[in-house]
Amino acid sequence: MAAKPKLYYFDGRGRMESVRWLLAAAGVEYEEVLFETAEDFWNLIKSGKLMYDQVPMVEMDGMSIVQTRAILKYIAAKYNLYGKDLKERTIIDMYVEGMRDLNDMIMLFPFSLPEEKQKILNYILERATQRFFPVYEKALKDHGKNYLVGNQLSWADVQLLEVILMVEELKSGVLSVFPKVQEFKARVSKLPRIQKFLQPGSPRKPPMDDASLEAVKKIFKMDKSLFLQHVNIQIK
Ligand SMILES: N[C@@H](CCC(=O)N[C@@H](CS)C(=O)NCC(=O)O)C(=O)O
Repeated sequence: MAAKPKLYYFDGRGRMESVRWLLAAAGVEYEEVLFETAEDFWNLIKSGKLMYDQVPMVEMDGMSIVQTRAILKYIAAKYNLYGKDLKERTIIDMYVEGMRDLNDMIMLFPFSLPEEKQKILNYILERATQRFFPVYEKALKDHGKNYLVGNQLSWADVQLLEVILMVEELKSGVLSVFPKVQEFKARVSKLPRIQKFLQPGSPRKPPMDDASLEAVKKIFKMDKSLFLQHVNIQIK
């Protein structure tokens, strides 16, 4: 029997959370090596397994895979969550890249400075409700199918549910003007593997609290507002 994939990351969502979601949707069991200190991270770097001295890293099928998108693409392709042909893959990529833009903003939000927080929150919610969710609402409405692409579960659906739940954590009720996305959320949440992942006690990680924020800052030696360093946007 093939070894279970092994995920290397800190004990939080960050960039690894979408990998956890996708493996859960694929029904793949995995192990996690969750490091807690800068020293743990440094020991991992010294092992030579991190191509760019960065995580996430997933050991799988004899590879030490880094770069979040590379990891996700491999899992999506391997477990038939990446469309049936090149055109479907491209459409899945277009959906997923938009969702990742939104996901990245939300991921970095806890690192913003207190004086930036409200503006950034408004910006994220505006982007979610005026740029991204209307796209998925229209797609679901236009083709009338249960899933975004090819009428079968794909990486795009899994990523969409993840990001919907993240936006709802920032502001409940954001889906009220997106009935098709609401139905989608209810439908996909009920798929047995996803339902299991959404249960308490699953490997799904909670939103970042103050303690984990401080731990992450220490592990990766961060001090300034990461949001504005990483996201190249002009906040009005
Ligand atoms: N493009 C990379 C970015 C990876 C990244 O920035 N990882 C952070 C943790 S989430 C890290 O390892 N930071 C340490 C460093 O860059 O030295 C990916 O998507 O995997």
